[in-house]
Amino acid sequence: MQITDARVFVGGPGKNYVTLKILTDAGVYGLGDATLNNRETLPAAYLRDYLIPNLIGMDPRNSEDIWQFFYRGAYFRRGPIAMAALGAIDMALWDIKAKLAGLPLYQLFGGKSREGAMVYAHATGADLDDLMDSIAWYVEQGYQAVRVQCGIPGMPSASYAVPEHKGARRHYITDYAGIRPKLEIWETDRYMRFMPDALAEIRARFGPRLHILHDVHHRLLPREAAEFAKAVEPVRLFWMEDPTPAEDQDALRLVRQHSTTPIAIGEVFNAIWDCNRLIEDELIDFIRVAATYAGGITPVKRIVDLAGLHHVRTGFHGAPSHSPICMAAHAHLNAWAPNFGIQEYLVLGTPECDALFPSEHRMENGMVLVSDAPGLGVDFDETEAARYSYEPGSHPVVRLPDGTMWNY
Ligand code: CS2
Ligand code: MG
Repeated sequence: MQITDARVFVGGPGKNYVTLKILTDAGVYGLGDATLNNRETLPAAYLRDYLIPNLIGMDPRNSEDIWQFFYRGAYFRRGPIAMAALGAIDMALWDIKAKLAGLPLYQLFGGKSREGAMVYAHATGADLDDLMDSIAWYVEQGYQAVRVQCGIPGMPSASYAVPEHKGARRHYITDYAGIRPKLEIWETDRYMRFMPDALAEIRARFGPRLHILHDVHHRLLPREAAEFAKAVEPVRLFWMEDPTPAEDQDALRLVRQHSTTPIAIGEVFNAIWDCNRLIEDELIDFIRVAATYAGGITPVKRIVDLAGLHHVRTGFHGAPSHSPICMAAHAHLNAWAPNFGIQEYLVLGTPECDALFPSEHRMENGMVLVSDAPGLGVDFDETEAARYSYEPGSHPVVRLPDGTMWNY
């Protein structure tokens, strides 16, 4: 059996998805997601210029050897661009393998460990009242877990993932005005004085049962993160995410020594080598890798197994950064993983997105119910895809009030 061709598509409804389709001489095809948010053309070029020409003629069933060929075979390894491209190949090969077996992918991992996988939604507000309305809406929809992000009083501009105006629920993650980023001003002092009390008010309003998550988005210094984690302990967060930038992993040791607030990290990790020490030293509670950025299902399964040895649960990244193909890969991993924790999930289900990626994965009462169709259980409509093309976009950049560059 041979791979005969592979094609890359960039574009989508309101979002640039990078979709890989691998074709075989057995008539079965596989799909993968190589979307690297706001850098979409780069994994697409890596696939088209280097990986696909090598892939043609390979036996798609040897997904492990193909993964090793592209990982070990590249002298300059890792990094988000290369790993997103390799991640898409790996997902597509698992899709082919499960279709050949006539089984939903989770069966190849060891079957189902649960009926539904709990997800968390994103509640956001320009101020605390606005955020309370947003949380209440998700609770009414049946969500059991909600990530909460709030505008900070006196902060000169909207902070991470909050709207500039009350009632505007849009996420300010990507601005499609072009490749020049929008500027946000960040003030740690205002955040530290406001956010712990706001989280306490949210807990008081919604009671003990709601799982409350919060994303610090790499904005704090290690000592500040420790202070914050300690201050929010009474709120009993489900997790505090990315308290500090991921490069300095010892920072998490400091945070850990000062508090029992659960720590989640990993959405920017590309390999097991980015998190093996954090897992083995039990410095985190949730690992947030994504099948796309971390190089596919093959390496993510290894990370999940390592995490399981150290009481670390999964909480895969699921921002709109990923297409329904990556989210399908996560749905199968979540159905199987013995150490499943939670799945980030944003309602992508616009009619346009559903038409481009038809699937039977379902969402009910804040849980994803995995599809039983053979393979990943998601398709890609090329006629629909022809309606879209690449739109340049950018994440905002962040500066302190005096102009110093800060972490987005
Ligand atoms: C975020 C992401 O979902 C999350 O937890 O941190 O939305 C992140 O900002 C984007 O994926 C960046 O592209
Ligand atoms: Mg995050």
